[in-house]
Amino acid sequence: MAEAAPLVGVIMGSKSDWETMQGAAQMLAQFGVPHECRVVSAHRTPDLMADYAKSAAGRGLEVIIAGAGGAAHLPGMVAAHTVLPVLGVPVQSKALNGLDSLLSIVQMPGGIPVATLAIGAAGSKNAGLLAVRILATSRPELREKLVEFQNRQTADVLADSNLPVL
Ligand code: RP5
Repeated sequence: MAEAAPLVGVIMGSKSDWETMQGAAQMLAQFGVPHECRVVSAHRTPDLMADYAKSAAGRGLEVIIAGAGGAAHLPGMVAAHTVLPVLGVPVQSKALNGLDSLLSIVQMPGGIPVATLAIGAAGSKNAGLLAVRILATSRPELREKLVEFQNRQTADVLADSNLPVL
């Protein structure tokens, strides 16, 4: 059986970002959302980046998740070349702990939006979940799965919330 065409593109500036960005891919896989994962660098492969962003909507992608660290220009530059929603994940950098990545992604000029997530693993996981929420606006079956996910998460926390008595 042919694989379903990807609805979400998970891209990152370097292979070294995968450890962080796999969290987004795992959430998409958990919800059964067809997706693709690619290394696409704004600085090292600028032509590939522009081609990827310009062709994304035509290839059927509906959301792009872009993770990068340091001078994290990938999400903003991709957003400049597409009208698809772009979710930016600041990867935790070694030099400045991801504050550089966060500020590079979040301070977009008016007119070119990037939805910026938290630094690191939580941001990556939430980018995956946010992509599912965006797709769920027109897919009732995904909305049902999101309700189940959230209810299960609440039940798990409540079932495991006993603290030691001191
Ligand atoms: C950025 O530079 C990447 O997104 C990565 O977070 C960072 C470091 O890349 P490598 O030197 O590890 O390839 O473009």
